[in-house]
Amino acid sequence: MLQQRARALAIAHGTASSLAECRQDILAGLTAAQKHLSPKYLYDRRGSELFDEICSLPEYYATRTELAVLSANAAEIAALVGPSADVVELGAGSSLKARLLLDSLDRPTSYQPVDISAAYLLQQAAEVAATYPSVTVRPVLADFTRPFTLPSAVTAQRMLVFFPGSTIGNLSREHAAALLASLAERTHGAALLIGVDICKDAAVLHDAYNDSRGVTAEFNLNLLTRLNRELGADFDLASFEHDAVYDSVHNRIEMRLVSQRHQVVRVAGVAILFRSGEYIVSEHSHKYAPKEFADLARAAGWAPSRCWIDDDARFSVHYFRASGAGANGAN
Ligand code: AVJ
Repeated sequence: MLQQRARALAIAHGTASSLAECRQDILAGLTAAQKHLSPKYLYDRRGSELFDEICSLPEYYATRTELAVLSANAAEIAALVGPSADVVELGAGSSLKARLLLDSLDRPTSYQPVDISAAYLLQQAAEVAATYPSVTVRPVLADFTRPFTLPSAVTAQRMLVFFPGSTIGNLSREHAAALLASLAERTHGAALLIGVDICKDAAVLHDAYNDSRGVTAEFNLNLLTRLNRELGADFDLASFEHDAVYDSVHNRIEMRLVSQRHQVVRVAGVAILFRSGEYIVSEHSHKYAPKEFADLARAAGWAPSRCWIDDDARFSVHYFRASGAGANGAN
């Protein structure tokens, strides 16, 4: 995105946003009644690194729990997916989970990570390519929340869409359903392996997004640093604070950047007024009961096949087949 992204457009297979589109989108968010920014802007190079740091925090249970669920059920997953899979990973980020999957699958054909963080995407893809010489690695620079050309697969029947990390939780329930429906339509016959965070005790969620070392705060505030650098904004980092609150009506965490005083910030030449205590919503992270998610996916055209959860019911990994995939689909 932004400059880095504009430079990397040459390798994009998707409809990557131009710098002008990003500026428009950001200004629209900052001038709305409730100020908001898309969480995709959190992931510049530094943001991707900070997110990886979050993943190993004691309070952030999601990543290690998902890895444990994937690893405990790797043999069953491999049997469901079958041989020669083309693995398309959405919002790939770190290749750690993909490696676990590639290790367990039966001679996977290709690995096609889709991500918006260009430099990080290419670095991770290169590392996978070096470790798995028999797998064709094809990175795709694209924003999966916008229409993009799905990577090629030999046959849809062998395509596995891998969407780990509860990244789907960044979308509203409505937009999640729409994305799943569009994927089902475009990958007719494919399978979907998706990680989804489960609704749980508000205190556990609060701590996971307000960690004691302040890494999540740094991750959130890095968004303002990025706007300063890439859009010529003049956010005073010392007068904004991170906060994350659990909204039990929508079952979601809301991450905020809270203005500590009345101030005017200039962003791309536009003056933005902040009252003291006013905040920018920088991310929503929706949580789902496993049945609720399975129902949502079913309505979007995916047939629930299996759902694995950890013993403490913290994180779910669902396996779906496109409905109408035929008798060769798993149960
Ligand atoms: C990558 C979107 C799944 O929502 O838990 C972690 C991002 N934000 N801590 C999440 C995140 C703050 C993460 N996702």
